[in-house]
Amino acid sequence: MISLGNRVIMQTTPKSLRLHIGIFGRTNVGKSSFLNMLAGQDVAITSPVAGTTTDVVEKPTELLPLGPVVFLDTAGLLDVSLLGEKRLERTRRALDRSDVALVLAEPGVWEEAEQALVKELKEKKKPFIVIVNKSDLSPSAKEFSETLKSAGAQTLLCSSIIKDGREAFMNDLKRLLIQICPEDFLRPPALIGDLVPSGGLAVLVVPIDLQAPKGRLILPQVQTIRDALDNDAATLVVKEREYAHALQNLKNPPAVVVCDSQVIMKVVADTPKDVKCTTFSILFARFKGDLVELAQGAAHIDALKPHDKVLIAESCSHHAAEDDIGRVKIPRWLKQYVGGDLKVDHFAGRDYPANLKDYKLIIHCGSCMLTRGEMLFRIHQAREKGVPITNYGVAIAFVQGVLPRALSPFPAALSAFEKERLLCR
Ligand SMILES: Nc1nc2c(ncn2[C@@H]2O[C@H](COP(=O)(O)OP(=O)(O)O)[C@@H](O)[C@H]2O)c(=O)[nH]1
Ligand SMILES: [Mg+2]
Repeated sequence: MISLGNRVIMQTTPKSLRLHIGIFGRTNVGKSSFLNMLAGQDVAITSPVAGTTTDVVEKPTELLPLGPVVFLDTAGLLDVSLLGEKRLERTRRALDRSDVALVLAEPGVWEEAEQALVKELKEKKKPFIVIVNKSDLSPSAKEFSETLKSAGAQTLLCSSIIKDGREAFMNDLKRLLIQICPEDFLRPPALIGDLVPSGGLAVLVVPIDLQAPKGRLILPQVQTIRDALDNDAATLVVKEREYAHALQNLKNPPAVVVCDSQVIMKVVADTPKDVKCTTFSILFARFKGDLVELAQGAAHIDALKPHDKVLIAESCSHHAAEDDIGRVKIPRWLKQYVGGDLKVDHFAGRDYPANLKDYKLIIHCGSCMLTRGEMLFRIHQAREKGVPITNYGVAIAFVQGVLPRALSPFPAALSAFEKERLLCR
């Protein structure tokens, strides 16, 4: 990828941002049934007679959190006798058009056709997942899938016709797709570049306290400075104590002020009302996830009642410090806000706990250890279960009463928050 400013990358993005997912495998392995299962409707014709799918069937759909995708259902590969040259050629072209591939296999069957397909995918640098279909027919399907996995393939076990375990399968499939899909498809919005016109100025307020690492800035601060530079903007970096004075010395007001969550109250107090102002956490909430959803989620803090269950979700299990933000500070602030006790659970792991629906709110960590795709996936899982989700930075601004101000650079998130807040009251 070209590592110039975001605008340059946008212009040079070669093709539609609809992820093309090709479905390949020998005839009769269940490709069309699999696509029907995904699509939840009969779009591709299936039949026990090999070679029913003659042309490539395209099924555009929305596969959240990936967004718009198109599945390509193909005829088999390599079975010249059954398919004829023309169909093989069409399948091969579908392979070239695919951004990622799903290789369907039957339990125990990994022969020349499958090996050649995988070889071709590797040569063409197409990421792929092997789906062991028809697992309902074979007790040794899991073993077979494990063997393929130990040979280095990403594999999933599937039955296209049995409904049991489908939700778990879809979760696993989405998670793997997010992992393997080319990064273009999950490209984040700018960090700060779109908030400052080129030639403009952003002021960054950075406390240098005991928690600040010796002799350097932390990565989110450095990334923000870099993104401003990439977008031809300037930054002024200042501590909170010198901030008001530095602001007075500017000829023109800055396009945006960004501060550490810890000092947001002071920074808001020192900033003229018409100057946009936010926190590093909120910049990263947008960069790493879906700020609109997280802002909406914060409105649900208003609806919390004593004894409600709140889930604090962490993406890594770190050693908790004495005044740990997730373990100590946020629970304390929430309880103060609600004016009573809350049942706050902590959870670190890949999937949410099974009883997710019991929670009135999820407060997610800043997800520094997660990719954007993984965070979008978690937001999506919460949305599917109807549980509001927000994150540390957004929740902190909320309980301190400055969230509308901290969302001032992001009108869509601000209006979603305000609408939701009316509903929550
Ligand atoms: N038991 C079982 N049968 C399946 C499964 N998937 C597909 N089939 C059956 O396998 C046959 C071939 O399926 P089809 O989707 O047309 O295969 P394709 O040629 O790869 O597109 C049909 O009779 C399907 O009902 C599965 O997961 N389990
Ligand atoms: Mg078919």
